[in-house]
Amino acid sequence: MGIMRIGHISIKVMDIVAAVKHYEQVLGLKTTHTDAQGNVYLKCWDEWDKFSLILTPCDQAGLNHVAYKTEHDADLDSFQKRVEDYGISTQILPAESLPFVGRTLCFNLPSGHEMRIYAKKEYVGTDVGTMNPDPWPDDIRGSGVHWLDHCLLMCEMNPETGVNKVAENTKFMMEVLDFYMAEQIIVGPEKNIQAATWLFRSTTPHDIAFVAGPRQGLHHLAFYLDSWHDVLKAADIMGKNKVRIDVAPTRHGITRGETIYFFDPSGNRNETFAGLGYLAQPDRPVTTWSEEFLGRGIFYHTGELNAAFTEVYT
Ligand code: M3P
Ligand code: FE
Repeated sequence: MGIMRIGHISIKVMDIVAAVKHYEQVLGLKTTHTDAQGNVYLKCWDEWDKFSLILTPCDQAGLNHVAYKTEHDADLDSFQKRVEDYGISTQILPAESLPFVGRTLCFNLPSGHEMRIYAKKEYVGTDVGTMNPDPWPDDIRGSGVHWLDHCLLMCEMNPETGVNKVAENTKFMMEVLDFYMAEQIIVGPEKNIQAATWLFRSTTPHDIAFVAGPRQGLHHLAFYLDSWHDVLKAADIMGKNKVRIDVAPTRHGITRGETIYFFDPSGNRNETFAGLGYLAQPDRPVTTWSEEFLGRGIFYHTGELNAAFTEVYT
């Protein structure tokens, strides 16, 4: 079947102790490994592989790479050929280049973001196990997020020069990695500029999204919650922990997700996201949002975008 889902994201943080505290106490992940370089590996309670988040100490915030898990090891060879044939150079990192991870295909998206694809990661099991499991574990902390759901990458767009890395990334992801488009935003006087796309491989509305901005970067990493009530409770926990909230609980028109945006202590934006919105399927017609409805697409209730939301990112 090829790529199954987002497998992990590796991000830079400036204060590793504060970052670990945030992802453990506010979001509810658990640390599963710390390597000799001081990188910290964490997972959510409902995930079964060893980790889904890597925090790397650095003097700035931002993305190192995002990795997707493919079903079969042999997929890596076919993807390598397809990515190379498309004109993008690749590298295969040997197994254990990242601890607990098998050999990994590594390349840069047209936007410059580093993407990796791997097929194997150590299995550790969810916190409720597989035999007669309870619906949730007893030791849930903070918001108790279920899993890393998606990431949104900001891609350079400049209508004057015609550079549009959203469109380039989208074409590449669909033609080469077999992603499907759930939704898009189309802008410009000719209504022909693809300014944002939401793409999936799983059955959720997106496993990755691209939005146009002045420079490439990481807009957010999002974690899944069950319900609107869990989103509200997550906001309570953020209040208790004095987390910097960017956008208080609301609904997206795009994907129909129920959401909150907030920042980790280094300024990386996080989202907790509930509501699977709809069943994403390869034959589901693509939803398109026009420039006039862009605000409504992002924040359905107010229909208003605050500039900081699209301009501030790591
Ligand atoms: C989402 C989502 C932006 C839109 C964000 C939408 C950054 O995060 O999960 O659908 O404009
Ligand atoms: Fe999101």
